[in-house]
Amino acid sequence: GHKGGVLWFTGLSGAGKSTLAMEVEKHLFQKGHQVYVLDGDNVRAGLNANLGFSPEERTENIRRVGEVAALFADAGFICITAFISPYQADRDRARGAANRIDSDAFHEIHVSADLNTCERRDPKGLYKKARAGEILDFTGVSAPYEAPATPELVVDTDAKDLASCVEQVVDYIDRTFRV
Ligand code: GGZ
Repeated sequence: GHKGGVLWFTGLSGAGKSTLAMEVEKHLFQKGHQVYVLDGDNVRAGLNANLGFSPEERTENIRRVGEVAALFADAGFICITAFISPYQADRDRARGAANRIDSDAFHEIHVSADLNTCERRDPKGLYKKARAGEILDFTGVSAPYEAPATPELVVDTDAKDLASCVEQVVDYIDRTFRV
């Protein structure tokens, strides 16, 4: 059957992580993969409902997500995670959790867009609130984002439309998850 793994999307709010994750999920499902998306909507509502956005809480958020994603990979799923995950050390720890299951299970994918672009998109009006001081510790405005040093893939949602970005990820998966 198919091999499990973790597609770890990282990027700014508004970079397109969740949109891309949902589209890639559809394609993988159609190809017969078992696939599941973890994102803020389904994780911060429940498992991580006790966590906010301080550096320590983000680290704990990502630690738990990394462990859950590893369990999905162990069960034979492709688990797509769509979290800002701003710290390289936290993403490295998530890689370690997945690689405990399988030494090449983890794929760090930078969903990349300029801060200016994300701020212009501002789908939920959060950047505006962050600039107004109504949201503290907002990534890119008043909290850091560490871009991946050596990601397996960079998807530039600034330069390309959604369909091209989906195609890029699906092509990568086809090459990587061939068994
Ligand atoms: C960043 C925040 C914040 C702060 C609320 N900083 O665009 P969104 O709304 O849907 O995605 C963002 C989401 C980020 O949660 P993550 O779990 O991905 O973050 S992390 O990986 O850093 O733990 C945004 C919303 O939550 N949001 N407050 N202060 N994003």
